Amino acid sequence: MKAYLALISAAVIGLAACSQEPSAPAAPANEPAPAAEASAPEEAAPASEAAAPAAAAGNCEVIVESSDAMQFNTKDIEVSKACSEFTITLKHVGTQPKASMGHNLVITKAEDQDGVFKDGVAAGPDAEYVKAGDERIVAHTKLIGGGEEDTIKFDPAKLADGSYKFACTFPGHGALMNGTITLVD
Ligand SMILES: [Cu+2]
Repeated sequence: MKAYLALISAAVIGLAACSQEPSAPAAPANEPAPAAEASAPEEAAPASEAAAPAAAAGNCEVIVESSDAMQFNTKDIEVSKACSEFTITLKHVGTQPKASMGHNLVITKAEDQDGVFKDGVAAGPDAEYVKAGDERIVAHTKLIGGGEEDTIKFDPAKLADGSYKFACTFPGHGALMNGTITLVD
């Protein structure tokens, strides 16, 4: 009798284990995309445990602020290899117009940055200080003024073959407004 009960409970446990399985990997990794733009609240993370995929997906996006003080609010952007697409939103939280305090965010290999600055300045304000068709640029935002924002998306795989940096190419800004893009797991 005992053995019989043991068998039954083993079977029940087995069943329970089986029935749990399908629900676990159900959440698709690329689900949370729609919430991207709007008001993007900071990581309300109540369901943090066991929510690994959601957390990873949340990390596929970052907001960088720029200001009238000619600065980005970060020197390092971490990009997860797990993301199929990475989104960067540049915000200008100042009030000055883009003609005098415009900012963009331009991603290049570290060693290409100087050349991209030079060619960007040569291209001038109408080109938003980005040389047209510059293949050294992985991605770049528009040039924005106070109160504006712009969003770019790129495939993290593009960052796999070197060390990459981001910077503002507005004349004179790059020395202060630059940082590192780090590819992480
Ligand atoms: Cu700038």
